[in-house]
Amino acid sequence: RSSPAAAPQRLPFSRVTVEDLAVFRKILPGRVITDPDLVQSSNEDWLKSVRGSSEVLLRPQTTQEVSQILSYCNSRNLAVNPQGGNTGLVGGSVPVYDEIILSTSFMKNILSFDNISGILTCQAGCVLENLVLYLEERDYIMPLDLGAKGSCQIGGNVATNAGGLRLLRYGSLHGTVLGLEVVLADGQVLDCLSTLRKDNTGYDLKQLFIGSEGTLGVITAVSILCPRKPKSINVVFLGCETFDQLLKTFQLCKGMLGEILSAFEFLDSECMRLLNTHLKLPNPISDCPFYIVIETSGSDSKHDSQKLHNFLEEAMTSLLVTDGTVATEDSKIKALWSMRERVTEALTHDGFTYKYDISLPVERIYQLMTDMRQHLGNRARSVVGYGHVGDGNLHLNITSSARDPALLASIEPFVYEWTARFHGSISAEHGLGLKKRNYIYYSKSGPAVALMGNIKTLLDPKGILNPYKTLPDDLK
Ligand code: FAD
Ligand code: S2G
Ligand code: ZN
Repeated sequence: RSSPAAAPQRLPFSRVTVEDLAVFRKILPGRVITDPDLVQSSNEDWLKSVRGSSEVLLRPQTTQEVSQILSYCNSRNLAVNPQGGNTGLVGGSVPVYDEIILSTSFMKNILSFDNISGILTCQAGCVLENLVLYLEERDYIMPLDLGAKGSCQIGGNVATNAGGLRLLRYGSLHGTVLGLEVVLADGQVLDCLSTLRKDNTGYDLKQLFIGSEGTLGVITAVSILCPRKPKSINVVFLGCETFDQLLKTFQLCKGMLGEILSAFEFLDSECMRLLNTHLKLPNPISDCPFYIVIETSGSDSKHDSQKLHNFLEEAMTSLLVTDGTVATEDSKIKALWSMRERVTEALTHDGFTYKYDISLPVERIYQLMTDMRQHLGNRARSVVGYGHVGDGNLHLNITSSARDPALLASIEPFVYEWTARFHGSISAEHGLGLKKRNYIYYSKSGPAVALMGNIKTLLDPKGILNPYKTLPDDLK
């Protein structure tokens, strides 16, 4: 078998002809982009780690236009790469070869909002941050928040089943997404755009598309259940000596903050070094081996600060934490959150980054870091650990001065075998895309992957939707 990370052979899809372009221009007047300079940025991923050679970028505005495009591409056996904000981290959002890029960026209308139920219905191309602002004015918030909110789109969030910083409190998109409208490979519009909280009539088809990474259909509209905007928000930044104390602090925090806890994130001292060095962000407290970001969101600031005070007093007196600071007003809350949210950005200044987004039993997540550091010795420039403790989700990132096949060979399959040994997931929230599709067997059984292949064949018989992604090459 070829090495799992190797680029796959181009499958026998048709190539775009001038006749095809004429058809696209009829469907999308003025929104068929073929200027190489303009298509270029859509060919390259956010990490600048993978680049396709698409010559055509299509920008539909309506579901009907998406349907006409897919029906035509399916009949012509033309491959299509759905693209939202292009902030994906596993190479799923850009073409491998000359797949047509179908961008949802012009599908950014809000379709409805019910301010009694908090149910928002919008087109897939709505940028997450714009939805946050729209809801903010109406005293609601989005049930997910991620560092990419300025560019990522809700369609891409659903397609990758994005987790983010609030999953601990508001759950995954599998729970908060109530309905989807999806265009299938042959152009058929699947209207599952329900706004009901409960509907047990037959199979819950929308769930298939949540996390399908553009391989089963193009999501064109989303209905999602949004929580009320909390009246009182506190953010605490704490320092711990050991990961064991960090875990004990997490337990204490769940017990004493309970229903007002909305996030529990960590970063290690290596992350802090990168933030200080590359982004000139000063440490808000004294230097510690581990840092915790805790957010509470409630409806009564007096009640919340009392609970928080009791928790902090207990955490300090029991010596679980060695230092800390609390923020209640907006600018300081944002400053503390940026210590966690901007680690990804800091990493981009540290060289070429190998990213691993791992789910593990929470008590194990830092053991992988120590084992990886021991395994690599001084072969890497930085080895940093951070992530969503409450979800058991570690972001292990390893940097080197440049792309380094020898370093990669010492990281993979070591990191995947380690994860599989503890029954973890080799991709907790970012998806498999191009980069991790062939490692799927470390987290899913053969029969499960074979059934995924059958579902793919049923919904996309010609395989035109996002080929070379998510499912392993050996399924062909
Ligand atoms: P793209 O990157 O455009 O596409 C992602 C995948 O979805 C591709 O396979 C694409 O084909 C498919 N796709 C996109 N739109 C559609 C559609 N309408 N229909 C069908 N398929 C579609 N991820 C997390 O889970 N949690 C985090 O905390 C997080 N933090 C991040 C922080 C930073 C700074 C960055 C750069 C990324 C982060 N990510 C995180 C990863 C990324 O932002 C998410 O995966 C996000 O959901 C991708 O959305 P997007 O609109 O950019 O999609
Ligand atoms: C986060 C971002 C991606 C990464 O910050 O929570 O999901 O691994 C990550 O840097
Ligand atoms: Zn994350």
